[in-house]
Order: sequence, then C-alpha cells, then structure tokens
Amino acid sequence: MKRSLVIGNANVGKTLFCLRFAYYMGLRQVRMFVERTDGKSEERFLTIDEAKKLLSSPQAHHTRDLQTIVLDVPRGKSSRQLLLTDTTGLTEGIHPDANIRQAMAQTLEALTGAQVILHVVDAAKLGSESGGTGKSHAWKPVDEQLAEYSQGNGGYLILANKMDLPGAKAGYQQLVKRFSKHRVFPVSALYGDGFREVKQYVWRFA
Ligand SMILES: Nc1nc2c(ncn2[C@@H]2O[C@H](COP(=O)(O)OP(=O)(O)OP(=O)(O)O)[C@@H](O)[C@H]2O)c(=O)[nH]1
Ligand SMILES: [Mg+2]
Repeated sequence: MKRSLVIGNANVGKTLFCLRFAYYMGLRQVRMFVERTDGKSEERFLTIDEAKKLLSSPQAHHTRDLQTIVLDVPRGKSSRQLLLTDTTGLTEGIHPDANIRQAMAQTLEALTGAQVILHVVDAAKLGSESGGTGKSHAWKPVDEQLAEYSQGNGGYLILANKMDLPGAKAGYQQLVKRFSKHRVFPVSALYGDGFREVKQYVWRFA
C-alpha cells in the first residue's frame, strides 16, 4: 500500500486536514493505526467528530505519533487503498522535550518511505506575519529543507492551509512565487475547500 505523509510545522492543521479529507472521502468513522515512538502500535476506532475533538488542538505538538487512516480509492469495479499518515510537527533546533524530539525523528524516518508527501503550511500566518516581505515565522528553514529534499519526488505537494482566514491569500501568493517549481494548492482543512484538486492529485499514486 502506498503511503501519503502529511508533514509540516506544529499547529499548521495537519491533523484537521487528515480528518476532514477522510470525511470528504465519505468516511464518518475512522479506523486509525497509531505507531508510537516506543515501537508499540495500537488501533483506534473513532467517529470523525470524536477524532477532531481528541486529536486536533490549538496547542502545538498535540500529535506525537504516526496516525494512519486507510482510504479506499475506487478503481473501476475494484478499489485500491491509500494510507494517509498524520505526523508530529517539525520545529527548528533541538526541542527541550525528549518525547517531542523522538516523535520528530519518527516523522523524518517516515519521510523516506512515503510515495506522496503533503507539506502543510499555515498560509494565513505566513501572509499576515510577513507584511508582504516574504519573511515570516510561518515558513521556517525546516520547510525550506523539506521542499528541497522533496524536489525530485513526483508526489510532493505544498498545501497552503487556513485559506479561510485573513492574510492567507497573500501567504498563498508568496508560496506560489517562491516555490514555482512545486505544486502549491490552496486549502481550508476547516471547511474542506480545495479538496477536489488534492484528491485528484493524490489518487494517481494509489
Ligand atoms: N480557520 C482554520 N483553522 C484551522 C484550519 N486548519 C486547522 N485549523 C486550526 O488550527 C489548529 C491546529 O490544527 P491541528 O490540525 O491540530 O494542527 P497540527 O498541524 O496537527 O498540529 P500539531 O499536531 O500540534 O503539530 C486547530 O485549532 C485547528 O482548528 C483551517 O483550515 N482554518
Ligand atoms: Mg496534529
């Protein structure tokens, strides 16, 4: 099964994107495989609403495991499956919390085995903090490195998220300008806007 990895800074909307995307695909309940950093794994059954309440939060570093949802991709009369994996947010430098450091290492390791990389950026933060200069805390050196690392990966996509918020349009435009060689799709994980394009793109890899 092919794996789509959802990566990015902490708090950019990775978890909400995964859950809203699963909802968009018609799921109302998810069977989630959790790969913990201690090597153990577990399965959780949650409704999308329960999962949103439990797994998405305004607090940074809420996700600290790999959390995978299996999506069915119809192909004629049969169907294929695609793994959608949510990850721990990546931050600059050495994080003081050892658990978070370990979780970030787990995310980076997963990067090597993924066929599709969905790099989520908070476009609203990018647009509103930079004041048009293109310099913002929302686009970090780690983002730059991820984009560079994934340059040759045909399945790499930048998702300019939080397009429903003020400033996001400017943030999206900055991303398009700066990463003209990459695909940048505007989305709102809160409302599911822009998901049709993401689906069309991701499906080719299933
Ligand atoms: N307005 C708006 N808010 C969003 C959107 N996507 C996420 N959020 C909010 O942003 C916050 C962080 O969302 P999460 O999905 O938990 O972000 P994350 O990237 O998984 O965060 P960590 O797991 O902590 O790294 C939550 O309060 C979400 O409700 C969006 O498209 N629009
Ligand atoms: Mg999360």
